[in-house]
This record gives sequence, structure tokens and C-alpha cells, in this order.
Amino acid sequence: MRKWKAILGISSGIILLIIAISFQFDTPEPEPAPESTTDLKTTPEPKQEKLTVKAEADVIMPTKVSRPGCEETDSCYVPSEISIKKGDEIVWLNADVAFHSVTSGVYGEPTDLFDSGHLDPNEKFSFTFNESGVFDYFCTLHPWMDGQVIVE
Ligand SMILES: [Cu+2]
Repeated sequence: MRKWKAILGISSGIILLIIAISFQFDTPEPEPAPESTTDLKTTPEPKQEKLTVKAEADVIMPTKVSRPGCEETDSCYVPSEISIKKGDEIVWLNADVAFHSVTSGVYGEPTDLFDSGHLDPNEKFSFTFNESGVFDYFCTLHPWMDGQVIVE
């Protein structure tokens, strides 16, 4: 009888071993790492450059020139004196928060060459100089504001 028990014990041991091995084979393999080709290639959004209002200008009217003081440093129009060639255009920009004008002549004695009228903040005015000479201009609202265009 001992012999049978031993055989039974061995065989049951073998069965358990087989079960254990098969169980090991059944264990699911670790899932393969996601292939790099499946990466969603996100196309970078094109950088939208903000359209700056900062327009190109040759002469600007800076802030606070609606009060006297800028004439002391000659900075009511910047630059207050500009030299160009005949046929060139000058663009003025009102970079102030107040109205200004670009008017040919001197205060009290305007000439008929050009007059921007009242320029709103951020508004521009341009004029093409087709004659050579020295052209004074001023602001009709602020007597202390003056500038000069030299056309060669
Ligand atoms: Cu002004």
C-alpha cells in the first residue's frame, strides 16, 4: 500500500507541476510598448504674428507734447528736423493721446503746402516733397510744437 501512496503522491506532484507550468505559460505577456509610428504628429500651429499698430513713421508726435515743455528739448516732433531727398515722402504719426496737426508754415503764419488737420491718436499723415527747400511746420493746437523738413 505504501508503494501506491508514493506513486499517487508523485503523480499528483507531477500534475501540480504541469498545472503550474501551464499556468506560467498562460500568463499574458507584457503588452508591447506602443510603437513610435503611432505617435500623433501634432502639426505645430503657425505662429500668428500680431499685427502691430505700430506703423512705420518718419516723425512721431510723442506723448505729453500737448503740454509745453517739449520745445525745450526740441522733441515735440521726433525728430524735429529731418532731411530727405526731393520726391521723398514723410510720414508723421500721432503717438500721443491728444489731437495734433502737421501744418506747413509757422504758428500764426501757415502756408498752403500741407495741413493734416486734427490728427487722432495713432493717426498718420503723409506728404511728398517735390520741391527742394526748408519747410517749417507746426501744430495748430499747440503753439510750442514745431518741426522742419529739409529737402535736398
Ligand atoms: Cu499739437
